[in-house]
Amino acid sequence: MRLVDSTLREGLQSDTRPVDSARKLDIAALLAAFGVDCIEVGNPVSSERARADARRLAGLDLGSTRVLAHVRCHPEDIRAAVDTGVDGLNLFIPCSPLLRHASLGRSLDELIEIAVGALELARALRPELELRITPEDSFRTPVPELERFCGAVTSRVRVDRVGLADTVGVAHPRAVEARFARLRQRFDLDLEFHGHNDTGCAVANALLAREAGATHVDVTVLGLGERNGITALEGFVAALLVHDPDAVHGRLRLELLPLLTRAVADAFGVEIPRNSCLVGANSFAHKAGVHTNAMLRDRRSYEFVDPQLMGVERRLLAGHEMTGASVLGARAQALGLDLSPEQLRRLAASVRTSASHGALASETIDELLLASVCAPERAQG
Ligand code: HCA
Ligand code: CU
Repeated sequence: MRLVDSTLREGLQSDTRPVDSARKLDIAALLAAFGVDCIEVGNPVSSERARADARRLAGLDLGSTRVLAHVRCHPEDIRAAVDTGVDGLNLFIPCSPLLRHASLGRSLDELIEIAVGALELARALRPELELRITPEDSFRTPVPELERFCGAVTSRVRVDRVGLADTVGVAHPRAVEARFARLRQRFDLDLEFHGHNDTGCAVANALLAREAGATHVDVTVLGLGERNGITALEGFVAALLVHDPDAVHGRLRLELLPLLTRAVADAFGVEIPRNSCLVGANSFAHKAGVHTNAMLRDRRSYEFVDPQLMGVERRLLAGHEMTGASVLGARAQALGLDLSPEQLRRLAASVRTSASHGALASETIDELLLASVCAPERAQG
């Protein structure tokens, strides 16, 4: 399976600030080091900046990671993109009846002609280009039309793969599975999935697309993109860690994920959501007593993956309104402090009261534990 990261294309279509060229280059280098197979960049004709950036990105030495430009089936887009030196083109064309109506009211046959013409032009300009074509809004396109499009286009010009895009994020996971399985059966082609997250199904849909035969999956860091964005890289990687670990271990450098996510968040001027998979501040935090007690016995009780793979620390929260003696005891032990069960119980009660209006910092907890050892009466109030 190949990961196509579209942070520098789809991600830039989110409601965030423009990203300067230097940061785009840094992000591309991090994406390649992390291990994505392809980096999709924005259409060079969209602005002078986009054109210059595509050229710079195409000129980077990214090892085996390829740079692909996202372009319409317009000759000027194709010429400009090829001119930047990218490794390939991700072409798309509005295909569902709704989008056809909203664009120029073209028939499916007209679209097929336009797509074939665009692909032939790209092939003629640089025969070795990696070419993908996506009939946009694929899941609101009737299956027979989708198959007709794929069959007609791929029989007339050599394409490396066809993409299916859940453009509006409404595809049911079972529909994603069914359509990929069907195309897999009918065509001997690589297949790509691009799924929006408007109904919160983007990671699940990517997983099912892959299991049903998608060879390429589109993601963005933090799921950035139009509206609710697309399949989040970190969410998809988390799902793979559970359901297909061989796709991750030895292929992706998980320890770079926090750095990559931070670089993207800073460049785009967004926060990393606390509950983002793998990289959120709360991803490996444990609070309720039932959880922390079990975690102290066996870390697998409430974690599916060891945070050290990402180089991050697990946090057993102690300074809050639900705290208990055992989590405080574990912290005391880690600090080499010897407190009796009674001391810990009393300290827990006092922390629960003081934290009822807001959590206490972990440093404060350490100070209280230390004070309990030095001056048991005062510290435990
Ligand atoms: C867009 C639409 C797109 C294209 C997807 C693709 C979509 O923003 O231009 O080319 O794979 O979601 O349909 O992102
Ligand atoms: Cu999209």
